[in-house]
This record gives sequence, C-alpha cells and structure tokens, in this order.
Amino acid sequence: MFRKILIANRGEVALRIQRTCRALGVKTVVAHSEADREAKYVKLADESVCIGPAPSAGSYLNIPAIISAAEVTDAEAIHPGWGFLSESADFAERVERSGFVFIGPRAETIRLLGDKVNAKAAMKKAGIPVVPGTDGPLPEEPNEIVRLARSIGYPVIVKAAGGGGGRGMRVVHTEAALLTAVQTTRTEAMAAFGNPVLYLEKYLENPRHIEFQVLADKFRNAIHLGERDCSLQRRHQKVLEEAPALHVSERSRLRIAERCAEACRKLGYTGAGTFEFLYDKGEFHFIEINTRLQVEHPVTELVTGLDIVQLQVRVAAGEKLGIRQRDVQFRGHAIECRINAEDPFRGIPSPGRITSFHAPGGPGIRVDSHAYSGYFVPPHYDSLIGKLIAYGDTREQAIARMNIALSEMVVEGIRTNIPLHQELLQDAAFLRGGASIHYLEQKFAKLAKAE
Ligand code: MV4
Repeated sequence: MFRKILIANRGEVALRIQRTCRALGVKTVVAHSEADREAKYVKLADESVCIGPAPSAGSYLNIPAIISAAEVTDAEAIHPGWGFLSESADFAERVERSGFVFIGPRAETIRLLGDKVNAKAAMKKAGIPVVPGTDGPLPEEPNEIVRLARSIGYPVIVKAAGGGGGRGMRVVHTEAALLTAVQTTRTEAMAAFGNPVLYLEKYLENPRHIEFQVLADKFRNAIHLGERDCSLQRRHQKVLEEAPALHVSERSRLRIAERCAEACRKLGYTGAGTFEFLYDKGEFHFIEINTRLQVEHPVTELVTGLDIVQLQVRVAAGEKLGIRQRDVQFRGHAIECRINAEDPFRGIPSPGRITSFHAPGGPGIRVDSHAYSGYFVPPHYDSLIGKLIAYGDTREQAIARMNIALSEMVVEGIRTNIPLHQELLQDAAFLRGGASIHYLEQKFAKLAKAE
C-alpha cells in the first residue's frame, strides 16, 4: 500500500478521499488553491501545499504545480478526484513519467476512451449495444453527410468526438437544417476541444440516463457494481441519483452490467469507471464512458456495502481485486440528493459564508460534505457543497428517510437547492420512478410559468 497520497482536488471529494486514506493508514497531502487555504478539510489533511491562485487554470489545472507538490511532499500516488484533471490523459501521463502512480486508468486508456468515436467503436467491438449512428468520424463531403443522416433517420444528433457530458452537440430535425448544424458544431468543436471530428447518432427523444459502475485491477480482473439511474438533471448537472434503476428487469440490467465488466477485461481497463447508457423503449444504448470516480458513487457504495475509493486505491497500488462478481451482493435502495449553493428554482449560484450548518443523521443517512458553520463557499468553483444519501430496505423507506434528513438539514447564510429536493420528493412522476432526462427541465419550465 502507498505511504502517502496527494489529492489533486478540492471540496467534498478531497475530504472523501482523505477519509478512505485514513481508513487505509495512508498519509494525505492536499494540493489546494489560495481560495481553499482556510478550509477545514485542508487543515485535516496530514500536509497541504498551496499550488496557485483561486482561478483553477492556475491551481487545480496546473500540472507542473501539482507534480512539484507531490515531489516536495514525497507522495507516491496522485488521486485526481472528479472534474479538473481527472480525465486528462496528458495529466495521467505526466504523473506516471514523473515517477508517481496515477490513481485511475492508464493514460492510453483515458486517451482512447476520451475520444467518443473511438470509445463507441471499442464498445461495439466488445459486444456492448451502442446508439445507432455513424460507425466512425463524419466525412466532410456534404452529400455523404446527407446520405448518412438519411440512413440513420431524423431526428439525428451531431456530436463532437472530443465532447461529452453535454458539450459539443446539436439536435437536427430536418435535412434542411443538417449541413449548417454540422458546420457550426465543427467550428465549436475545433475551438472548444481542438478536435474537429464529429459523429452522428439517432436522436433518442425521451430516454433515461442509466450508468454502470465497474472496477478493474491490473490483472484483467473486472467486476461491475450494478447501475445508477441519473435521469433527474438540469442543464447537464445531475440533481438526484438512485440505485437500483426502477422499471428495468433485473435480467436486462445484469446482462448489460456483465458486458461492461467483460469490456474492461478486453480493453485492459484498470481502476473505477462508469459506462453511460441511454435507456429507451426497453433497450440500453451506450453513449460514453467516464474514466474516473463519480460524484454519485455513494449510492452504489450503499447498495453494495463496498468502498469504491478504497478499491480504486488498492488496485492502483497493484493489489488484486479481492472480490469476485459473485461476492458482490445488491441489497436495498439508495438515493442521493446533491446539495448546491444556488437559488433553488432559478439555479443561479449563491456562493458566500455559511453562517449556520447542521447535518442530518439517523439510520440510513450518509452526509458527504466539506461544509460547516463559518465555511466560505468560494465563487470560483462549482456550487456542490455536499450530498445527502439515504439508504433503505425499500425505495419507500429511502425516500421517507431522505424527507426527514432534508427537514433536519440547516444551511444558513447562502441559498441552497434543499427546497427543490423537498418538492421533488413529493412529485408524482418521481414517486412512480423511471422519469426521463427531460423531466426535471420540464418541471422547472412549468414552475417558472406558474410564478
Ligand atoms: C443523446 C441524447 C439523445 N440521443 N444522444 C447529453 C450529455 C451527453 N452525455 C450525451 N447527451 C445526450 N445524448 C442521443 N443519441 C440526449 C442526451 C442528453 C442527455 C443525456 C444524459 C443526461 C442528460 C441529458 C440531457 C440532455 C440531452
């Protein structure tokens, strides 16, 4: 096991990684920006190094500064958390070349799968159902593009190979709009990702977003930890996630999950990963894979009883996965509410000083948060201040526990989206389960009209 790990991230995930390191007896270094100097999780770490100014370009995205911090503190491995450099193949490569272990997949795997055209091709080859569309990059020739879109059938969606997570895509409903949309998306893709490669897919009108968690070691052992339903989102930001996914047969969930694990073995994937699917009319369609730990990993931890961060660290240290697929037991139901410092119904960030903070508790309640009374939420980063995760033997019990937890929770001095979660937990479509990725945006639109 490592002696010391450097955490190249901030906030909630920096604390989450520390907690696992402490359980493993591993020392921690937090690399932080000037804006995060006073945060309690920074003081809680064994060591801390200021790596630059508040804007992340000079700190959390500053590769030389992070590597220097690992050198001066004599850390052995670097955990990138989520966001920032967590899916940067260049970062992973420079970490390894500098003699440290990157806690995540190999740089070449991140590079391959970060290109969505390559990722789709690799998954198709590994036996995973993908969204119907072009089998490679979109050609430049206009007649070819028109022909491909016709063969897929409208509506289609133009996506950038370098995009993902909702960036660099455009829905096209008619042939008349196709070529302009392709041109605009190509220009944007070049500017945003330095990569003009595009691809086309059939646009699925009302799908759910269901993703599968995998873990793999360096000996081609791979397991899946089931799925999460992450359909409730707004502007590509997830709001509430749960496991297991409702109204999908166990047989079809396990079939896809097993294929994801098998794809990891074939690809020589290592570490934690998430396969994202659109679920539409009873079928799963792969869209992309995230090669990092995800914000919503706790719901999977609660239904499996496993510590995903611990397993991530262990496999990075070269240990074999101690768990076989048949050892993974799924039990109960878990729901996560993301607590953001924002105006609840308009979704505008609300940074500032938290004057009073009280975390809920009780049976089946987990709070993952770096916030406390007196904490200043900096305006420079995303507005996530923590997560409330409720577990129950049944979904009904998890919802009941979450309602109590939300009513107990106190955050004063800033606005939060707690009222939105309280509203959502009473919502008939949420209670039925299986709402689509557009449900929450539509609900917001209705609420705005009613005002
Ligand atoms: C799609 C789609 C419909 N059809 N692809 C958005 C984020 C990126 N991960 C892929 N996205 C989508 N791709 C096809 N062929 C709809 C979306 C989409 C979406 C997907 C997951 C979660 C939320 C979403 C919100 C809007 C659109």
